[in-house]
Amino acid sequence: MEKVEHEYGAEQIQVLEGLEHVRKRPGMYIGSVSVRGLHHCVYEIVDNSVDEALAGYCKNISITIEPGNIICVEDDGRGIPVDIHPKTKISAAETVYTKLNAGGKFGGDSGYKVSGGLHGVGASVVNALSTWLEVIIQRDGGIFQMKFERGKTVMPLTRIGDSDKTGTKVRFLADDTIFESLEYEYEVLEKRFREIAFLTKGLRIKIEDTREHENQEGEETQSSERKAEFCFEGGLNSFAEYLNKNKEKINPLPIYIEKDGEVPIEVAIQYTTAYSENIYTFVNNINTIEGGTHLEGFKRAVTKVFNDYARNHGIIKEKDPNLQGEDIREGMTAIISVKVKDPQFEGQTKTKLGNSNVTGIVANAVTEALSTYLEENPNVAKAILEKCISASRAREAARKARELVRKKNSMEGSTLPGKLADCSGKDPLANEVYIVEGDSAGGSAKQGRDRTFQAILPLWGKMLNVEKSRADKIYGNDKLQPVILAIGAGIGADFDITKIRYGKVIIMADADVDGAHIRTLLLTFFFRYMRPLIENGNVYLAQPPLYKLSKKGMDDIYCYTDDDLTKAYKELEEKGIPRDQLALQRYKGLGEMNPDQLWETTMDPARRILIKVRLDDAMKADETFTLLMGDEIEPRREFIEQNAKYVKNLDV
Ligand code: 28G
Repeated sequence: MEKVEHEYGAEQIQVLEGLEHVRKRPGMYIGSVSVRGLHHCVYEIVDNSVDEALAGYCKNISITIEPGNIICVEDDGRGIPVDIHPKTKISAAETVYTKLNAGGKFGGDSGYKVSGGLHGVGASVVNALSTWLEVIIQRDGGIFQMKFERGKTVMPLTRIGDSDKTGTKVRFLADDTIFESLEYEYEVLEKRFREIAFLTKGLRIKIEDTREHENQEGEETQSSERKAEFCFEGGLNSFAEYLNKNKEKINPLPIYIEKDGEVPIEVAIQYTTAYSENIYTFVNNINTIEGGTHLEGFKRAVTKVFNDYARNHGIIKEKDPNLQGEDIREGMTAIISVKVKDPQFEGQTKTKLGNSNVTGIVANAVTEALSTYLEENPNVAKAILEKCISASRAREAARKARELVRKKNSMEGSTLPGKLADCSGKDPLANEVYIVEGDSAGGSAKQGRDRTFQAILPLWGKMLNVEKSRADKIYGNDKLQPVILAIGAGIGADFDITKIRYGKVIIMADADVDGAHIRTLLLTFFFRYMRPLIENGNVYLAQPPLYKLSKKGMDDIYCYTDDDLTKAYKELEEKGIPRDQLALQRYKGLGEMNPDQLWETTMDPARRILIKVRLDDAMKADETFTLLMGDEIEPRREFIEQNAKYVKNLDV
């Protein structure tokens, strides 16, 4: 039915059309209707509480995922104002929830209302996308309640009792006709709220999941604890310590920089003995993955301050060249948090800060505070600079090693490694290379493959742990060089994704601890030295079967997990084939399979299972690789289950 527009005042037409538009084009407001968009709704509501904390009035926030995927958020701020607008006769609180952009996101009393999520669209959008939503406000001596369905008011703000407390509580059920799924991921929310707590010193955030959930056997339990409480008096310092918890520290107490002003800045820096650089930047609590002007200002200042200090203290001589930024950032973990009033987000994912005035402001603040710090802590300065200098030497050695590889290549006409059994196909993206552990499995793979598009590269012997070596050692390493040459796109800063010789780089290793080890070593190598390969989705893990069930006159059944096996037994039993008539073979390694079996189970695109390695979280990945490449074995095994998303029959 058509709307009868003249029945409404101009303002209300806009209101109606606004929220209806949100339901028509939700992606425009929350990015997507996937679980990502679903989680975004929670962030939008919580951001309002965080804004109230930033304004100095809220100390506690609690988030509960209730049975039925209802979200409950509660804060102890001032409570959303309840006064009635004299013209519209609508309460301020109702306006916030029914009018697009009425949440005060555009300049409120805290001054940083722009903080809200990626889109900063606020409460009314979440309301529009909820089957139902209710708000309870305590302030002005009373308790007030209002209710909505699909964004429409079904109970205007009503005083339902007395209270001497203040605060806001919001409960909502996201609309399952809009979202693909309503299943919140506790881990995802926990991580984001931990991050917010780090970024907002002293704010206490509790999260709890009270849904029933299933464990691996499919039994309903509430065993593994799904609740957490975060409050960090140390703010970003606590963040740096958290990120470095598995690393050896050079300065146990992070270098902390804080400066208020036009663009408030907070920075924590902690050096470790690791070789990687880990800098995370935030603008108004939003992770700016693509960096931007704040990061530029930071890097510029750090490079200059350390070089100046080194020269003034005779650590680098007059004739020596300056240390480069990358030398100085080796082993550095840093978090940069700025608050910007009118942030311009650019880049592919709109997570790159564009405001040009921020560069100089951050550079000045960091220069001043860092030079003071170094003067006051000469021992830390010396330890860091020693590391920078050896990083610079290693960089020079790596450059030479790289040049040597390049020269060798051009002389011998871009040689492929001797062990590589290449494929004949001419379209690189349609081609695949299987990196196979062990010579016997390599032999089976060579015989079993489809040589038109599948290449085999066998690896053997002890693989280098890249986490414990610098670039110069890696370029020259005889185990890694075949991998670099086979992929053909260079390494490190030279890596050029457009030159890859295979669209799929598939790691095929046994389903045991040793296999997990080699997988992890290779993944670490790709993560640290060919990251675009992972980001671009070119890295896969082959999934060989664990079991074979066979019986005369019946096609063999391969099972890839213990669950598969249980299911297969069950299905066969229902078909009248009892367990004791079946022969069970358990595969201990790829080497136990003949070429045909290997093709059928692990390499045939129509039947195999590939796991695509994704990188949706650099912070988590760094933690994982640091942990994995330490001296414990068990975390390596867990890694595969936790970080690889299973993509079954990717090719069909
Ligand atoms: C529990 C889930 C989400 C919130 C407040 C507090 C105030 C507020 C929220 O004001 C309208 C626009 C600018 C003043 C502000 C209360 C000033 C005085 C507030 C929340 C009015 C919004 N007293 N707490 N909004 N402003 N918590 N939690 O949503 O002019 S939203």
